[in-house]
Amino acid sequence: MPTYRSACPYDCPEGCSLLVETDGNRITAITGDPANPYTGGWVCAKLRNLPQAIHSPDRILTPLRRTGKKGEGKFAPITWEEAADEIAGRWKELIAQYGAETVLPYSYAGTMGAVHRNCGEGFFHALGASELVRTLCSSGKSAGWESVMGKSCDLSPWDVAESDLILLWSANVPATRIHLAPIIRQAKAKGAKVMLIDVYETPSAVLADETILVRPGSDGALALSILQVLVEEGLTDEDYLAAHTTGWAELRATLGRWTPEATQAITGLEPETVQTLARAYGRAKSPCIVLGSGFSRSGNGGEATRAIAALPAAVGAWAKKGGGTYGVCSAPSLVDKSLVKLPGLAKPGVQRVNINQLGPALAGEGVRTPIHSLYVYHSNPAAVTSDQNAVLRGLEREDLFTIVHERYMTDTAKYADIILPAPYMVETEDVYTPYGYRQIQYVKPVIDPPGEVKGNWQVFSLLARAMGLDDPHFDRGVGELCQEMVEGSPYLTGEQKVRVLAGEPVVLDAPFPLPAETADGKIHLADPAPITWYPPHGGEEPFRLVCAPAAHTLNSSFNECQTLTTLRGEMAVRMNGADAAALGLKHGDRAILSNELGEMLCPVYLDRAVAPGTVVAEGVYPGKNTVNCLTHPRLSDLGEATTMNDNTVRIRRA
Ligand SMILES: Nc1nc2c(c(=O)[nH]1)N[C@H]1C(S)=C(S)[C@@H](COP(=O)(O)OP(=O)(O)OC[C@H]3O[C@@H](n4cnc5c(=O)[nH]c(N)nc54)[C@H](O)[C@@H]3O)O[C@H]1N2
Ligand SMILES: Nc1nc2c(c(=O)[nH]1)N[C@H]1C(S)=C(S)[C@@H](COP(=O)(O)OP(=O)(O)OC[C@H]3O[C@@H](n4cnc5c(=O)[nH]c(N)nc54)[C@H](O)[C@@H]3O)O[C@H]1N2
Ligand SMILES: [Mo]
Repeated sequence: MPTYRSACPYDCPEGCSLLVETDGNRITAITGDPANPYTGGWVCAKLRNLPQAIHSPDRILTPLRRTGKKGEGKFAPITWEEAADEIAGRWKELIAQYGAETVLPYSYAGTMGAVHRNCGEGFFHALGASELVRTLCSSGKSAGWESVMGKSCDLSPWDVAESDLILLWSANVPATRIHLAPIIRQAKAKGAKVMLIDVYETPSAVLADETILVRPGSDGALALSILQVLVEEGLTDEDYLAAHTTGWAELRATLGRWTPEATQAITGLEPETVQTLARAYGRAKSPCIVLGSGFSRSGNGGEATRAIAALPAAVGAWAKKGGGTYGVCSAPSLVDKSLVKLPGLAKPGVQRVNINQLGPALAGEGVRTPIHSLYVYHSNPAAVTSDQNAVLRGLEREDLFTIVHERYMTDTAKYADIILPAPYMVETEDVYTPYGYRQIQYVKPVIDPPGEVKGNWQVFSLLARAMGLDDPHFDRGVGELCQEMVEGSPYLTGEQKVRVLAGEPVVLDAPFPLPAETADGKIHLADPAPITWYPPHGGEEPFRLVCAPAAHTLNSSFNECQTLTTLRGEMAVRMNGADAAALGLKHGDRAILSNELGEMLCPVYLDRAVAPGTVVAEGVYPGKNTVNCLTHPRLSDLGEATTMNDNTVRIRRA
């Protein structure tokens, strides 16, 4: 059967290159494309099972108009013309009455394609709609990194093979970075030591020689404590610090208060554990921190990232092959997305709504222009966004005109007035540049979209015409936009551009040593102030709740794929055995987790070690009263990011 090249569109650092087999109508198999030297011939179970979702009888194939109550999920088919007329008609009325800010776009990362992910921003700028601040994932980490490292990138994943000490810090490799596992094993075969630093024993523990369980939100204190020991024991690289950093003297002067004894109450770690870790880090030839994002989704996540970013500088790790960090900023933006984001069309001073604060915004909090229309595309806020109950109350509003562009009946789509049918990547054309390494791939459709399905760009072109926007940009074809992005890339040679446009995955190495891309070429350890630690938001309740990725689903994506949801299992939380015993809970007992925002009922699992006082909820499940009914819409210290891992709950037997 014919096989075509494609690429994984999901929000994952791996950005796998794919081989897709088709009988002309249906996708019969998806595997890895060996032409990508990093991701090679194997892919995760999610992608292997994707054909089940692509050809599911539950797919939305035509535009739909709501016939039942909001949330009931009853709809009747309409044509695209009717849908576009109705949307444009309602928007024109609402805009005349309230101004264009009354329309709020809501999108995040259903597709990572450069065109389809970003093109809505250009459309909504042209419309003058409220601007969505898209900080649902790791912008606290990015902002903390940037304050120390500027625009600097970190290692490519294959560089990690050269390291002799790998810290898997808040990174669940078998779930979120599967192709790094063989690289870590390769490093171990050469003698590298691997340590896991997390709040529970994730599947990453199989790769680790040692697992260190910290209290959620304490990572910054741990990093400062490691620095304190490095200084105390003369393990810093003062020559590197003098040549490549600013602010070291100011930072060093503050370290006395971060001794392992002093931070024990914050991290929950024995002083010896921190000393041993710091000595191993200071004595390693080329220590590498594989840094995930979970720790940064906290009220102090930006500052914690600053503290962790100081570690490789303190020991001069960047000067050694395999030393430094992987997973923070692993690739520069290889293509210029402003071609479709059209930042020049943004209205100065337009109302901004933070993506994490959808619930409050729909209730009229923090907005000067009330939101009367919500346009959701490639996102599922009823499931993924904090304060789920507030989001659902907003979506229930009769005076909110909601449009959802989706592939199946998600929890959000059930609340739509109009649903528009959306594609899977095998039905679209786009350029993919994953964030986990420097790779670019241009992908053409493998099969025709079923029914009346249209991609994001096609829908925005249609709506631009319906709204009377006369910018010729909206008449352009996707292929033309992809080609212009590839040809404009400053990172590719002419020969590489030809290969990309022919559909080949092109993978680039990171330079060695990596340049510090700050204004003065230095790493900033005290700008604007020396790195420090302060407590996370926390809360009144006794247990700290942490949301973690599930291996068989990706946020709420793949909830439509039954094989995968069966492999994932039921919604549950994990907790520490002693904590469970104190509450009279055994493995599998049902418990109620609650706080001032909501209540969630699920079994408690005691199958993995968890830091004391912590409960972990893996995955994003469908339905009401799932984990985000317990997460606040508060923002992080830096980067206005989600703090979904910084909430407290009480737990009682159900
Ligand atoms: N299978 C699968 N793959 C995925 C995803 C998925 O949901 N499932 N999600 C995708 C997305 S959207 C992203 S952003 C990426 C990365 O997805 P992320 O969710 O950032 O996952 P990780 O980087 O593995 O980091 C999460 C880890 O942080 C830990 N953690 C939480 N709080 C703390 C803390 O305070 N301290 C410490 N030390 N650890 C903490 C969690 O227990 C978890 O093991 O992966 C992508 N790939
Ligand atoms: N409790 C909890 N909450 C979380 C997380 C967690 O681990 N736990 N993870 C957080 C993180 S890291 C992130 S990044 C966010 C992710 O939040 P979202 O970006 O909203 O991610 P998904 O849940 O994957 O939902 C994406 C939706 O887009 C649809 N889609 C896919 N492709 C297309 C397309 O081409 N066009 C259109 N119109 N639709 C498309 C899919 O069918 C799917 O329903 O969630 C965050 N929320
Ligand atoms: Mo994410």
